[in-house]
Amino acid sequence: MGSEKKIILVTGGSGLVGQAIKQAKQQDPRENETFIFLSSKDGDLKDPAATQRIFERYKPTHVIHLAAMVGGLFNNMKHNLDFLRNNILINDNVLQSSYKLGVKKVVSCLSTCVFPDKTTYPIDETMIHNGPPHSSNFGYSYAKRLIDVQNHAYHQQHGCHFTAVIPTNVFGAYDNFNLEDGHVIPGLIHKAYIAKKEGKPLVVYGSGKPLRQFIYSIDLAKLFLFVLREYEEIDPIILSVDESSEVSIGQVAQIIADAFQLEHGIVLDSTKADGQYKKTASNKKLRGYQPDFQFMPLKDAIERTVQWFNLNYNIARK
Ligand code: NAP
Ligand code: GFB
Repeated sequence: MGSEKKIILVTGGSGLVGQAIKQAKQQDPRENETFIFLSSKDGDLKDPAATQRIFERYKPTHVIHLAAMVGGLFNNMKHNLDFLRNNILINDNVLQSSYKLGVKKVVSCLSTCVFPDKTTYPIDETMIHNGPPHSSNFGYSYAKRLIDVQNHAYHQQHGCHFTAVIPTNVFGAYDNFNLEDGHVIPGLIHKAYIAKKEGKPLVVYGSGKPLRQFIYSIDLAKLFLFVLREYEEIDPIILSVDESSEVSIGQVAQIIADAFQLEHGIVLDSTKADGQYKKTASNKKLRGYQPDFQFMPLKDAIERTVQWFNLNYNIARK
């Protein structure tokens, strides 16, 4: 690895995680690294020819593959087929172009929702193919699981060094704050912003009981750079906060309500789905590599994200 010149292509570089990697690499620069952050304006990665053109234009030596059709519980439940087909197309084109261009390393991005719904806890990397994922997001989950299969197939047949990370739920600046399609933290932050203006309670979908581990986008970005620079395995690695940091949706909603100093409390809309009850993930493998990694406390990270949303309401995805 040493100081060879690296041209690092970041697909999906304009999204939540991509923007965080842009910030993290500025905080921890390396002279031999040149980053290129793509958005869909550079070309539709569902199109093999457009993908090939992008790779021939930039001739990357390394790829961080983030581009995907991404969304929260309710978006997944409505569009399982689109999540399956779009992500299979994007992933196949990026990995095949990486192989054809002789890319030295690809780090793709899965998600802890891909693991079996009926499983023992905590979940670890060995369980990825052990059974069906949760019904709410089977399309996205099978497309993401296939990346692990593709990585092993490219390695076995061509000796490629394609690997993957498996983050838990991510949040931060530049997230998708759309009330229907986004994830829970940006969704609740947007709803709290409106509730504050209208002097109304914050409406939380479901029972508020499901449990989640949330990783701040900047922390995830720092760990992505570690994986790009130092992680040698083909097998994936979970990137998650510790199990002890798992919280309920109700607790997250309270942190957000407090950050906005809401005066009319929180109400639950039990007509909405809870989705998967929990997907508690072990970060034992990560801790083996990064025993002292400090994650930002959830409350501080949410307050920073609320601040970003208040300052950037006009440009935020809504
Ligand atoms: P995001 O904010 O929605 O960004 C998605 C990115 O992909 C954007 O840059 C988008 O470009 C690009 N993109 C989408 N479709 C494309 C296409 N057909 N061709 C080219 N580019 C396309 O997503 P994110 O939350 O940063 O997610 C990044 C990665 O992390 C994804 O692989 C996701 O599955 C994974 N992940 C996310 C979470 C989470 O909680 N957010 C959790 C676990 C794993 P435009 O900006 O031009 O639309
Ligand atoms: O973040 P979220 O949409 O995704 O929802 P998942 C998490 C939980 O928050 C569910 C509750 O139990 C929702 O019922 N919730 C409460 C809300 N209020 C809201 C709200 O206003 N908006 C949303 N979105 N949820 C996704 C997978 O599952 O996790 C994706 O479907 C992806 O494929 C993502 O993997 C990381 O954590 O349930």
